[in-house]
Amino acid sequence: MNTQYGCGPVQFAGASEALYERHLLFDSGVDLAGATARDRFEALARSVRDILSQRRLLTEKTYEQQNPKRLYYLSIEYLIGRSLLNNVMNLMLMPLANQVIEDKKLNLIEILEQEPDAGLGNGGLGRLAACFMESAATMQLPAMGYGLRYEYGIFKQSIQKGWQQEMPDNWLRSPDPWEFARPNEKVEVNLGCSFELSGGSLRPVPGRPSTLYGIPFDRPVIGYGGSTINTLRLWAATAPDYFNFEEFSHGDFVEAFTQNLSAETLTRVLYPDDSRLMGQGLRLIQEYFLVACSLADAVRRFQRGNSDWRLFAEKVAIQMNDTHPALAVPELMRILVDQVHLGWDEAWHITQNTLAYTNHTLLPEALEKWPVPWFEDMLPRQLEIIYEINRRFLSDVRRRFPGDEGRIQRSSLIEEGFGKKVRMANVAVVGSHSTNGVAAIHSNLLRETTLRDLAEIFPERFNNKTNGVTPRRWLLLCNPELSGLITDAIGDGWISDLSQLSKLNAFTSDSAFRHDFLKAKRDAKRNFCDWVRWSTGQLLDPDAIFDCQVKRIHEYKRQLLNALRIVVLYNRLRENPGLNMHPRTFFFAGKAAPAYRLAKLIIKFINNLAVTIDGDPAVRGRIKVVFLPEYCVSLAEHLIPTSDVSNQISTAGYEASGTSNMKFMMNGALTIGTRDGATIEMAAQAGEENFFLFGLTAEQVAGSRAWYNPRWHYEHEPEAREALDLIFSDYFSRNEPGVFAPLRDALLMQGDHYMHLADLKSYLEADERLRALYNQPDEWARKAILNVAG
Ligand code: 26V
Repeated sequence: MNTQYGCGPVQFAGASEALYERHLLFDSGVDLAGATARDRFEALARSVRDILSQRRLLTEKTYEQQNPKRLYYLSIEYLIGRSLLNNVMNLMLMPLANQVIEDKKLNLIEILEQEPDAGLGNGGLGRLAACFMESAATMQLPAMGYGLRYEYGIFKQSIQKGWQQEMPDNWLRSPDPWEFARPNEKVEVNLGCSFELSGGSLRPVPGRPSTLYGIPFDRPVIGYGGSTINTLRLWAATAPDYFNFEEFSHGDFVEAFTQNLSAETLTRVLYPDDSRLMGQGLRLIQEYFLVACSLADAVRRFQRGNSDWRLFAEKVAIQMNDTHPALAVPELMRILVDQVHLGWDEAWHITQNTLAYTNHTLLPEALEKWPVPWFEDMLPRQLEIIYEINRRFLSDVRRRFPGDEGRIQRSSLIEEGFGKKVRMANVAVVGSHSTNGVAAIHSNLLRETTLRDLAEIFPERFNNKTNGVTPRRWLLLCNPELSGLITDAIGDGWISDLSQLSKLNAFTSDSAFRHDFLKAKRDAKRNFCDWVRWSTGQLLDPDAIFDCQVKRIHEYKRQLLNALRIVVLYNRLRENPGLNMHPRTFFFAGKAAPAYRLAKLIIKFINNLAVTIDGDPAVRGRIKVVFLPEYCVSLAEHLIPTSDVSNQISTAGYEASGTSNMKFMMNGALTIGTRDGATIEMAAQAGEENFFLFGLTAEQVAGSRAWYNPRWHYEHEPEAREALDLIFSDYFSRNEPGVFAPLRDALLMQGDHYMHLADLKSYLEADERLRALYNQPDEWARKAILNVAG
C-alpha cells in the first residue's frame, strides 16, 4: 500500500545568492555592508522560505488529488526551537548555504543566534509534538499539527543570587519569517458566556454568549530531503473585526476596544506549570479554543474532498496529545449531531473511531479535572453532550458489572461530591478507540493503576507507543562531528532510518573508529567550551568528564539526588585529597514552575553548591558544578553532543518515558539511571551491561511505601549522613542560614516521598563503576558506540 505522499527531491536553479541580496534590499532596505546580524538572519530565512513555498503547495496539491487519510495532531504545546538550520538541512541546502556564507563572509553562528528559540511548550510533551511533526513529514505522511500561537512562550529564566527569576518571552517582537498568517481561513468559535477584564484578570459573564475568531498562522514542517512539506497550524484569538456601531454611537468606543483586548488575551501566554494543576478558567477556554478551531478546520478539509460522512473516520485520524485537547470528544459529537444532523449512534461511532488519546503522566495530581459550573457557564452544550455520553456509558457498565457501584463511581466521566468535576482522562478514554502510554512500563502502570477501571472495561483500547526523537535535529544537526563520522562509516541511510545505526555494532572492534569516536566527542566538547566562553565568559575544561542532567526541575526527577551525590564526592575529596578521580564537571539545566517553591529551592541549592565548590582551592580543577540558565531547545542542542554521562534518575515508576535519555544515548553518552520510562527499553536494546542502572524498581518503590523510613539511611549510611549534615550546617549557605531547611523537611521529616535516600548508596556504587570505566578509554568508547548503535 502506498502511504507516502512526497513529490520528489528538491530541484531549483542556483539563484540563492541573488535571493539573499534581494531580501536584504527589498525587505530590510539595506545593502550587504549595512546589514545587521538580524537583517542577515531574516534575508537568509526568507531565501529559504522562497525555496520551500512552491514545494509546500505541491505537497498540499498532492494530498488534494490523492485524497488520503489525514492525520491531525492536537497539542496545546509545541517546543519548536529554532528553524533556520533545521530547514536548510532538511531541504538539503547546506552546500548552497555554505557557499553564500563563504562568499558573503557571514558568521553562521552569529546569524543562527538571531532567531528566537520558539518555546511554545514546557518540556517533554511539547518537544515530543515537535519531533513527531518533523518525523511525520520525513516519513511523507499526510499529517498536520494544530496548536496555539502564544504571543509569549515559556518564560525566560535567569539566575540571581542563585534563585530562578522569570521574565516574559516576547518571541514575536520581530516578525517571524517562518509563519504565514491566513486570515481568510479564520474560524468562528462560540462560547456560552462573555468575559470582562477586571483587575487584570478575565472574568466570565454568564448568560451573555460571545463569539471569537481563530486566525490560523501556518508554519512549514519540512521532511528530510524536502519531498514533503507539511503544516503546523497555530491559532491566534481575536475578536470579530466589526465594531458594535450601536455601542459606538452610545459613546462606548473604549468598551469596544476592551472587548478586543479580552479576546486576544486568550492566546497571550503559555501556562508554565508542569507540577500542579492551576485551576484557571482561562486555561479551559484555551483548550476549548484549540479544539473548536482545529475541528472546524479539519471538518472543512474533509468536506472539500468527501461528501459521505460515514467515511469520516476512514479519512480523518485525530490524535489528542494528553487530555488538554480532550474536549474534542464532545465537540466532534456537537458538530456531527447539531450541524451535520447525524443520529447519536452514528455520530458516536464516528467520534470514537476518529479520536485517539496519548497519556503522558501517571501523577494523579496531573490528571485534568474541570469544575462542572465552569462548563455550565462557558460550554453548556458540550456539558450536555458529556452528560449524555456518561449516561449511556454508565448504563453499559452497570449491565456488564452488575452491582459494582465502586466501579461506576470511579469510571464515571463526572467526579461527584462537593464541587462536581469533569474527568478529562475518562472523557478521552471513553470517547476514543485507542489510549496509549509513552513507554512499556508507563503503559503497563497506566493499565494497572491510574486508569485501571477503564482498562478493565475496554482492554482492547489500551496500548503502548514508546516515544522517540527526531535524529535529524538531535544528531545530524546538533552533532556534526559524530554524524559525519557515522556517515563515513555506514553511509547516510541512518538519517531517515534510524535502525541502520545498528551497523555501527561492527565498528566496536575497529580501533581507528574508536579513536575517531573519542576524538569527535572531544571536538564537540572543545566547541562547546568555546561557545560558552563566547556567550557567557565562563571557562570550562574540555578534558573533564561532562556529566549532565537537563530537564524540568521536579522532585520526582530527583535533581536533589544528583546534588547529594556531588556533596558525597566533594566530601571524599576533602577527606582524601590524594584520591584518584578524573576531573569532572556536573552540568544542570532546567526551569522550575514559577509557583513550585521546592523546585526553585533545588535550583538555589545547586547554584550555592557550585559557588562553594568553586571557592574551595582543595578541589579546584577536580570537580565543578555548572547550572546553565535558560534551558531551551537550542541549549540542549549545544550541550547534549558534549555529554559523557547522562543522568536519568527519576524515582522508578514516575517518569512516563523521558526523551532526553534518547538524545544523550544517540550522541554517545553513557547512561547512569534508574529502571524507569524508556530508559528500561534503551538498556535492553544496548545491553544492560552497557548501562549503569541502579536503585529501586517501580515495584520496590510501590512495595516499600508503607514502611520506608529515610531516617534509617541517615542513621546507617555515614556518607549520606555526612552530606546531609554538611548541607544543614549551612556550609553551602553561610550568608543565608536556614535557607535549605525545607529540603531537610522534605528528606527527613516528611518521609522523602521520592525516596532519594533509598537510592543514594546504589547511585554512588554505579558512579564508582562508571568512573572506573572512564579510566579505560578504549572500553568506554566500545560501550558508547554500542549505545549509539542501540
Ligand atoms: C503536567 C502537569 C500539568 C499540571 C498538573 C501537574 C502536572 C504534572 C506533570 C505534568 C507533566 C505533563 C506531561 C508531560 O510533559 N509529560 C512528559 O511527557 C514526555 C513525552 O511523552 C515524557 O517523555 C515525560 O516522561 C513526561 O513527564
